[in-house]
Amino acid sequence: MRSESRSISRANDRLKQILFVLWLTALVGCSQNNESQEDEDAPGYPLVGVIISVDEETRTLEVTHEDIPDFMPAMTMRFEVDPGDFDNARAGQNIRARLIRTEEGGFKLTRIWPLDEEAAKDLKKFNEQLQKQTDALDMGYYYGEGDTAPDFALLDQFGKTITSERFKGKPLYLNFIFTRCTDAHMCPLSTSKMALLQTMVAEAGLDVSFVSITMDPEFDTPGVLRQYAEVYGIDGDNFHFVTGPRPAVRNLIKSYGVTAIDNVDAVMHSLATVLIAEDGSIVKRSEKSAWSPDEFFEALKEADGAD
Ligand SMILES: [Cu+2]
Repeated sequence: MRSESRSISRANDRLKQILFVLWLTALVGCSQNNESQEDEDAPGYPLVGVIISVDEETRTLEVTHEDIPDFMPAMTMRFEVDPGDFDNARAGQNIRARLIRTEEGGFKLTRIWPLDEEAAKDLKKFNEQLQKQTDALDMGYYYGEGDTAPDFALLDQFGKTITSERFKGKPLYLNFIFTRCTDAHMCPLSTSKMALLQTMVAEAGLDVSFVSITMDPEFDTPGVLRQYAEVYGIDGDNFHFVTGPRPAVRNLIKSYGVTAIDNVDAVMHSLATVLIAEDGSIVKRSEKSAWSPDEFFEALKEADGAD
């Protein structure tokens, strides 16, 4: 990327400090846990297995799982799951999950991730490129209006691999959220506004995609994101809530100049909402939680009219 095409860094000193700490954390984090989004501190036991059958009546899954050291030998058994995980489950799907005991003494799977070697290759290829691109960014620099949006590959709320290729050739609204956010003025409000924007775009008959990237990829599995989207009445045809390997998510957070510092139960964060035109360039960006759907809708019409 030519330096004159870069917009001026808007990061203040505080932000630079935070990014530096994040960068250090990311370095340490990467070496420990490169490909996986496994959260070793999550409750329960790590499980690897394959879904044998899906029972619509009890909304449970029959799973053959490998040996769980110090807890349970390999066997086939039935598990409770949350609604989003149940809706995503398919017989034959290999999975990684956490096994927990419910208060009633039952067995339940949480943090379910599809295990798919082909998909993992796609994720790796795209995200190695993203890593290089992110490493090449000047300290404190992040993408703004006029820049080309970085490519990525993540998993959406249906557990499907989604690459940025899919969004080329039409406008894309992109933002960052996480489902455990408890600040009503931040993620919950942003998602409500994205949902409104999706309705406005549909009513205008425009073909636009939406992507919300989670800042909390260990907790926000595809199933959790699916449930979240449904709560907000979001149509999943053109609105992808995405998650995936932590390094990839971190690189996107950094590339878009979002600050997200996480601890066990909370993610402190800023916001970024962008509109990416059909040629892949960022045409509008807002850092404010008070961004308005109207202003982003106007920007879409302007970008469209300019073509
Ligand atoms: Cu939030």
